[in-house]
Amino acid sequence: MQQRAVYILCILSVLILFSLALLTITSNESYHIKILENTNSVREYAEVKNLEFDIVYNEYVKKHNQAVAELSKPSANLSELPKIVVVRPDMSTGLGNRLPGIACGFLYSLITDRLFFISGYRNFEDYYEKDFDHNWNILVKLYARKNTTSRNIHDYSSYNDFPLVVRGNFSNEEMASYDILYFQTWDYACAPITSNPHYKKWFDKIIPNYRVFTAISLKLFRLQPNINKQVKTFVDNNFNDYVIGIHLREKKSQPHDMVIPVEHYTEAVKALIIGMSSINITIFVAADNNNGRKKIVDSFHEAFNSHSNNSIKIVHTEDDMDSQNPISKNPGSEVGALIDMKLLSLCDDMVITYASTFGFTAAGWSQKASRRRGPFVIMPIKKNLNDDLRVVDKVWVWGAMSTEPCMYMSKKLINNEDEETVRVFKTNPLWMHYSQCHW
Ligand SMILES: Nc1nc2c(ncn2[C@@H]2O[C@H](COP(=O)(O)OP(=O)(O)O)[C@@H](O)[C@H]2O)c(=O)[nH]1
Ligand SMILES: *[C@@H]1O[C@H](CO)[C@@H](O)[C@H](O)[C@H]1NC(C)=O
Ligand SMILES: *[C@@H]1O[C@H](CO)[C@@H](O)[C@H](O)[C@H]1NC(C)=O
Ligand SMILES: *[C@@H]1O[C@H](CO)[C@@H](O)[C@H](O)[C@H]1NC(C)=O
Ligand SMILES: *[C@@H]1O[C@H](CO)[C@@H](O)[C@H](O)[C@H]1NC(C)=O
Ligand SMILES: *[C@@H]1O[C@H](CO)[C@@H](O)[C@H](O)[C@H]1NC(C)=O
Ligand SMILES: [Mg+2]
Repeated sequence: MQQRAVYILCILSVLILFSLALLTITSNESYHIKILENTNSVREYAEVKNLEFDIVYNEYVKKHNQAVAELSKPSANLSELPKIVVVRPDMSTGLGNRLPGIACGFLYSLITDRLFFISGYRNFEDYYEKDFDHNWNILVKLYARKNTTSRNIHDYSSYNDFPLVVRGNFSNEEMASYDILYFQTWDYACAPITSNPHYKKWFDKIIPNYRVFTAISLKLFRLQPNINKQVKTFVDNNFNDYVIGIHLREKKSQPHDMVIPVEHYTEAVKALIIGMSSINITIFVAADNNNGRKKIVDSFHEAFNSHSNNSIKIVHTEDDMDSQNPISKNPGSEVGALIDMKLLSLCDDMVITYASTFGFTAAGWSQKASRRRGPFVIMPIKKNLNDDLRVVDKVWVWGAMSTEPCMYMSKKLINNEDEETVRVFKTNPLWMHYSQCHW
């Protein structure tokens, strides 16, 4: 046990050092951020712009719309179809396993100068605004008729071409010959492309803060006005000067033998608000079941609102977490999940649950991600009552290095790929972030 504690301490101190280093590296962002320092309205964050990425995105939208219009003409010359990337998200999984993979597919399409399509995202337009039609249905017949060639880059856990992603050239002769690159994953599997020497210049210019998910998700996953309005109303009514977002994930099917005492979230919040007595605080709570949400809200009330101390407001949405989402079989509703995730993303700090992709994905999905430290992560502990880890005063919490999503397969990459691939992957210091976030 002691050895393990020492080991964890070591990792923690290394993480902190790296975070500091990263803060220093990214401090040139402060120029943009200064202007916003005096504002606390959520709307204002939309003003922080990543100009280079905006240009690339707008050019892409134009190109995509032109190409699709061209292909739809009766006179279209179909003997040479444009090269494309097709992402196949798994709709039966949660948002945290769906959105990062789609963002990755779009990144690949930008880098390889291919068109981007999503296959099988049911009713995408009910949830998100679209600048271009990426529904694969509109072209699938065209490509099926022709003798097209294709290749998988990612195929869940069964196949991932990490040597290509980490250090290959997606435009080499072989890769360029394929009409379609397929991409299916539950993971933020493209993360290591930010280590790829071929694309370093591209990232340095287009997404210099390396918050790739943030840049892309803010374009592709803009909530429809009716959903956004609910988010905004909630924020206007509830968010105070400083907001802590909590994501409690209790009901993940595995591992069964772990529990997370809600007191650990309370302890983490206590640490965050030290010295903040003069401002009004909001704690926003999202959880994967009604009982868990009630438990944690009650625990916060007890800890923070005793003696009529009302400077801390504790709030949550009313999504019925005991209902079942008909799309994904996850708890709650699809729209409710998007609203909770978006609200979390708009918090100033987040305390999330280890190995849940929901919180990690929320962390990257707003302009706030560009100026916020990584989420604080609560570690589940062993259920065994004889285990001395089940002591509430030992709170297993650590600060993530980044607001980018988790890449749970990074451990697999490090363990299974060739030495050179692993070495290059590790040239990006965020490799530690990606590999610490999941079992
Ligand atoms: N509304 C809402 N839904 C949640 C919450 N936590 C989990 N869910 C639902 O459960 C799914 C969990 O999937 P995912 O995002 O992959 O997170 P993970 O299963 O914890 O890795 C989400 O997509 C939601 O549908 C929450 O706090 N609020
Ligand atoms: C269609 O495109 C192919 C390949 O670019 C070209 O060889 C062919 O001449 C074109 N056909 C017509 C009718 O324009
Ligand atoms: C399709 O293309 C492949 C590779 O270029 C070729 O081997 C095959 O014969 C073609 N099939 C048809 C039906 O044209
Ligand atoms: C990748 O390979 C292509 C074809 O050989 C080459 O033109 C291109 O410059 C390479 N790209 C990078 C980023 O090295
Ligand atoms: C209310 O609680 C906050 C946080 O625990 C504390 O800093 C503040 O002093 C309290 N105010 C009063 C009036 O007790
Ligand atoms: C906190 O909220 C209370 C009640 O709404 C208000 O009277 C007080 O001025 C607020 N304090 C700050 C620092 O904004
Ligand atoms: Mg998940």
